[in-house]
Amino acid sequence: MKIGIVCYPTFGGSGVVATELGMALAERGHHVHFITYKQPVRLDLIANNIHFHEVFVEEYPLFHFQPYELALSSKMVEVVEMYGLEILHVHYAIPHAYAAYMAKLMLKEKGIDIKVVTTLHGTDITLVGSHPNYKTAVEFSINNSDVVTTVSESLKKDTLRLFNIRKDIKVIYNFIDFEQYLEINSEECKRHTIANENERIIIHVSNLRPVKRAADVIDIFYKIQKEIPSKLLLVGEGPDRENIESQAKALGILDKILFMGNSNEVSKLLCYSDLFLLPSETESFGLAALEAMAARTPVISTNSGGLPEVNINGVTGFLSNVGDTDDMAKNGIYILRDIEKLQQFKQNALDHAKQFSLENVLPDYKEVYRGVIANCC
Ligand code: GMT
Repeated sequence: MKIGIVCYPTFGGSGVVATELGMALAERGHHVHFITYKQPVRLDLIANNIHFHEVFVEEYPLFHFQPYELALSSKMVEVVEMYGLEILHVHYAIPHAYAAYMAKLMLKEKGIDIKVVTTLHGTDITLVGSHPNYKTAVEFSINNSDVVTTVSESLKKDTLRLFNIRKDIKVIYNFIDFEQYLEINSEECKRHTIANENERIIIHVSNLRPVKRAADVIDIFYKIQKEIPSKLLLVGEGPDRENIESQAKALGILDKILFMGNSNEVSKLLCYSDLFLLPSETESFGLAALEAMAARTPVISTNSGGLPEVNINGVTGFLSNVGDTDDMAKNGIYILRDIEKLQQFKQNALDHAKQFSLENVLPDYKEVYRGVIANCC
């Protein structure tokens, strides 16, 4: 198949899923064309069957806002025509689904029937997309996609609750390419470079936006380290970084926290870790939690959104109400205190993560593509 993938190229989960999906398809002989404003962070351009088309937006003094959607839809038309693409798979509704619809109309005038698959990832529905400023256009774009998928049952419910949707929505979960985890799951990690022998290593990975409740991460860690000697690895950059640094300093625990910034080697950092904290306000799925579990790291998370579909309470970690940092710290201490219990949770986390392997999930996307090409969905 010849597939165009449109995504955000940054460190966010939607870009990661889109990139891993495209690379997996290309490895299996499909021709995959990424169309976005920058090379996606995890994209390996040297691989076979991968193409990258950069979308440029010209600066012009009249523009207060650069018209990215226009440049994107023009680029989609150009690439579809040039390379004979059959499908445009757009990740994140805003503005990708809208731009794809425009491309579809332009191509129709040229006698080309391009199919549009839209994957909704979360904040495009729950936080941004349902805002009155965008809602009409997002609803329109979803209803005019040929196929719509969400990354969890919870996000499907939210989409149907927040918008007037006239289409079927297919749930296709986030996935993990375990090939990338073989090494870290088989090797002894050199954790002594990070912590002393008697210390546990706790980790949080996110874009440090308000939805991630990074202040709760510090609060939970503060409570855990009073009982259990530990270090916190904080991976990612974002608007809350300065606030949480000040919070950690005020609590006297700054020296126990390593701010790692954005990293392309999250799986290696997870290898060091005993516990993953994800106290988000909401997560449609929580790819970061799944990546942790694939690296044998149990998860302390909230019970909101799709997190209960990924993190199984009392098995792979624990779920708590949003903001209940006492409960999250208590659960963390329970897992970390006893080495045998910790090993059991680690094994459970890995076992459950396997359900979301690339091999299990990729066929669902392929079925969607084949169905839409055959026009039978
Ligand atoms: O979590 C973020 O802020 C990034 C965001 C994105 O769109 O890149 O992640 C969303 O998509 C991921 C991949 O499908 C999901 O695993 C995340 O749970 C989801 N984030 C939220 O719903 C907050």
